[in-house]
Amino acid sequence: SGDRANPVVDAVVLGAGFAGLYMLHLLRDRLNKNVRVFESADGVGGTWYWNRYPGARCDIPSHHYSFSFSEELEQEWNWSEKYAAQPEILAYLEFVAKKFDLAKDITFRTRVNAAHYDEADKLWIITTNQGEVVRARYFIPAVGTLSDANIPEFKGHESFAGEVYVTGKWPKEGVDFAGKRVGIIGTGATAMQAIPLIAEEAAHLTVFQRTPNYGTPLRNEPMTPEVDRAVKENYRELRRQAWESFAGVPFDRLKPSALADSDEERLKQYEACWEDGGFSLWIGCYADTLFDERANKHTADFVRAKIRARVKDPAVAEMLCPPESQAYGTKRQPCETNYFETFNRANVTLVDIKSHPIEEIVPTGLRTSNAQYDFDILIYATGFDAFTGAMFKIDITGEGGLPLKDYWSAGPRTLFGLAAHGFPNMFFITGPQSPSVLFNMPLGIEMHCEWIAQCISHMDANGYASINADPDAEQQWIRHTKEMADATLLPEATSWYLGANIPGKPRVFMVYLGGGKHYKDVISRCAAEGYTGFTLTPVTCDALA
Ligand code: NA7
Repeated sequence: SGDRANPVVDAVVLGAGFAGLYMLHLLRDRLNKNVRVFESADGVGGTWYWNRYPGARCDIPSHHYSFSFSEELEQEWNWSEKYAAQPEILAYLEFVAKKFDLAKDITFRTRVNAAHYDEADKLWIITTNQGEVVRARYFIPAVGTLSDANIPEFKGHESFAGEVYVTGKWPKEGVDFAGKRVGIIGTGATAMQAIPLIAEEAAHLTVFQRTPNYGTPLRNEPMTPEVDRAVKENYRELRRQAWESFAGVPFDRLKPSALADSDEERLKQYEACWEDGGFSLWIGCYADTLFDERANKHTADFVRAKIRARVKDPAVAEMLCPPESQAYGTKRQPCETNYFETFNRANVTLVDIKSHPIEEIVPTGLRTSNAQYDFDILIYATGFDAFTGAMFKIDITGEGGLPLKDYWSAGPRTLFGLAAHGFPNMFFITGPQSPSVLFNMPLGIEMHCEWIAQCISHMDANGYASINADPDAEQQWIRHTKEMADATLLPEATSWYLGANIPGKPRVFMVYLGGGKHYKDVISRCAAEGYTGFTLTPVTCDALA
C-alpha cells in the first residue's frame, strides 16, 4: 500500500479551467474539504489560457457562457460583447479565482504524471513532474475535453526553418504577422476564427484545406447597457430557459420539422436564423436538421448558396463549399466573421489538400503532391485529440493496476460520462458519454461538479469509503449513448466527436445526444435513489478487512 509518509488530502483536482475552479470552490468552500489543484500553466483559465490565437472567442452568448452558481458574480461581471473574446473570458476566470480566493490552493506550472489507485488504502497516489507525491481520497482529472492539441507529424515536420505556432498553445506575447508570408493548416472552427484576422495583417496567407466546412456568421456585437441590464434583471429566468433547452442555450425560433414547411416558409426560417447568427441555424432552426437526411440537405443547400454568394471567384467558392456527401452540422458548426469574404482578398490563397495532400514539410514551407508553397510562419490549426487525449497523457491505473488507456482501448467506457468501472473515487467533468461539448460548457461543468460534490457529501454522511461504477450499468449506458447517437446523422461524419481526426483512434461516438435536460434528470434520479448503478463500500469494511 501507499507510502504513508506522503500527505493525504480529500481530493486532487487536475486543471484550473472552468471545471477545476468550480470543483475546488465546491469541495473546499461548501464541503469543507482539503483540496489540491495542479495546473500545468502559470495561471488559471484552461482552454481560455491556452487558446490565445487571433479571433478566439465563444460561440454561445457570454451571458449564457458563464457561471450561474453565484448571483453576485452574475451581477458583478460586465461583458463588453455579445460573444466575448478570449482575453475577456480569461479575465473573467481570473476574476472568479480572485473573488473566491482559489489560487492559494492551486499549484501552478505543475503537471501530474501518474495517478494510481491503491486498493488497500482506497486512496489515489498522485505523482507530479516536480517529484511531489500526494495521496487523495478522490481524484478528479478536470483536464479538458479539447485540450490536447493534435499536431500531425508530416514527413520533415521538424525541418521548417521559420516560426511554427499551434493555435491551442498560442504564445502569450502574441505573433507579429506584419510583412510575413503565413501558411495555416486546417479549416475547422478555430481556423475560421483566426484566418480573417491573420489575413488582414500578413503579407500573404496560404490556407491548406482538407475538408471545407459549413461556417455560418456569428454576428458578434458590442454589449449595450440596455441589453446587459435586461439580462441581469431576468437572469434566473434565462438560466431556467437554458436548462430547458437541448444544448444549454435557448433559441426561440426552433420549429419541429423542415419538411413540414413550404419552400417559401423554410427559406424565411433559414434567413431568420442566418440573421440571428451563432448556433441558431445549427440547433435553433429545425429540430430535424441533424436527424433527417432530407431536412439536413435543405440546410446544406442554403449554406452552400450563401458561400457562393459571398465568394467572388466561382472556382474558389466551389472549393469552399462542402460537397453534398458531407451532411450539414454533423461536424461542429463553425461560427465565423468575414471568413468567406477573406478569400476575395488578393493576399489569400486557398489550397485543396484533399486532392493534393501535403507530402512533406520543408525548411522553406511545404510540398504537396503537385506544388511547393513557401512561407515564413507555419500555423497548425489542426484540432485536438478530444475527450481522451489529455487523460491518456497521464499514467492512470485503477483496480488491479489496470491502465485507463487499456480499459478504454476500444473507446471510452463510462457510467454517465462521470465515472469508469474499476476506477473508484475518480470522477470526470464533461467527460466522454456525457452531453459534454454539445452542451453549453460552463453549465455542463456546473452540473457535473455539483453532482460530484453531492455524491461526496452523501458518502461522508453515510460512512462510505469508495464508489465504483457497476459494469452492467456502465455497459447499459454505453449502449444507450450509442443508440442516441445512431438516431442522428452525426456518427456518419469523420469528426472529432467520433475520434476520426486522430489516426488509429477507435471510432466511437463520444457525446451523449439525449439532450442536457434529459441527461440531468437521469443523473439526478441516480443520486436521489442512492446512486443506483454504483457500488458504495462502507468505511467499516476497511476496518474489518
Ligand atoms: P477541428 O475542428 O478538428 O479542425 C481541425 C482542422 O485541421 C480541420 O480542418 C482538419 O481537416 C484539419 N486537419 C487535421 N489534421 C490534419 C492533417 N493531418 N492534414 C490536414 N489537415 C488536417 O479543430 P478546431 O480546433 O478547429 O476546433 C475544435 C473545437 O475547439 C471547436 O469545434 C470548438 O468546440 C473548440 P479535416 O476536417 O479533418 O479534414
